[in-house]
Amino acid sequence: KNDASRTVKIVLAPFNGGQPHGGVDLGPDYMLKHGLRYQIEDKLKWKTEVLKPLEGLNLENLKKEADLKEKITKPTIKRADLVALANKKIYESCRDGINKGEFQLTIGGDHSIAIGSVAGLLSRHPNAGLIWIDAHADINTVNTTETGNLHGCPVSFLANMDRKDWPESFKWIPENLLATDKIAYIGLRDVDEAEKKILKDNNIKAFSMYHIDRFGINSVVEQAIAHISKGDKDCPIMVSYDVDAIDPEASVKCTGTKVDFGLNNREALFLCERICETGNVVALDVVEVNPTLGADEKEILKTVAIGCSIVRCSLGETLL
Ligand code: EXY
Ligand code: MN
Ligand code: MN
Ligand code: MN
Repeated sequence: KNDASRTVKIVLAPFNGGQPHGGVDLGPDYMLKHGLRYQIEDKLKWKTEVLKPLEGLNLENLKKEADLKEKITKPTIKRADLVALANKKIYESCRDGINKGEFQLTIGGDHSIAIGSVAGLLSRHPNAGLIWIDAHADINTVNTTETGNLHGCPVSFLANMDRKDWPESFKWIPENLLATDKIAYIGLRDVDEAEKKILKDNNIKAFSMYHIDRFGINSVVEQAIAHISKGDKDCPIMVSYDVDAIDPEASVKCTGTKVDFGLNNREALFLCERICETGNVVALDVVEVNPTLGADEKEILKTVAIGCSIVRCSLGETLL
């Protein structure tokens, strides 16, 4: 909102343990080097402060230890304790380090970091709705995941699914955190069969690329906002934005799980502009930027640049 004292708390979440590739932990560095902080302060006139919840952890060492152990134990979910630990840190940082009026911007990292960021946001705004922009639904449970990669599961943890089968290390996640009718997806096009069943059984609002083609992005975002807000015109909104929602040919080649035929660049940014226009956005994640997956500098720059544009449009840059 148009408050002179507006502050963005930038939460750095350089974590890659929720999926197999290295490099996605470099997302925050690249976005900051691209001038993100300067863009927010100088162009948009928000104050910024940086939080580093993972600073004390030797993540690469912990990952090596976990992988070594799991070579023998072969668990169904990979690096569970590490993902749980990193997210607990992110959660606590978002919960304790950010005031209610401040904007929470979390930069990943793989999408598993949304367990911490969304849980943290909901600790301040328990009635917030969540718009999950992604090619994937990320709602596999500890029992349905086929890959064991926890970046494919964060929504199931947030919505308390199959809690009885969670490793002990995840039990810090509050129960009754996120109701399934406070979630709306946009951009889906690669959803596992088990996930489709979860979406259906729980009647979760999900707009795939089909719906975007059928109704247009404007109608889709309107429906998504209306669904999560439930008639409350002041309902706080959190956006969790996985850059793989965006078409690889359009701009996003540097991400670990690319899927063809995604959002075009304008659709990708229009979403942010329209959601921002409600005046109710309180938090944003930008995740799955992996600079090491670029074939050349140009590809890296394009992905990093649209990541930064997502942030700026969510903070109001392109609204007149
Ligand atoms: N559904 C697949 C899985 O569970 O492994 C793919 C998940 C990709 C998740 C990326 C972050 O959005
Ligand atoms: Mn995702
Ligand atoms: Mn994805
Ligand atoms: Mn299209």
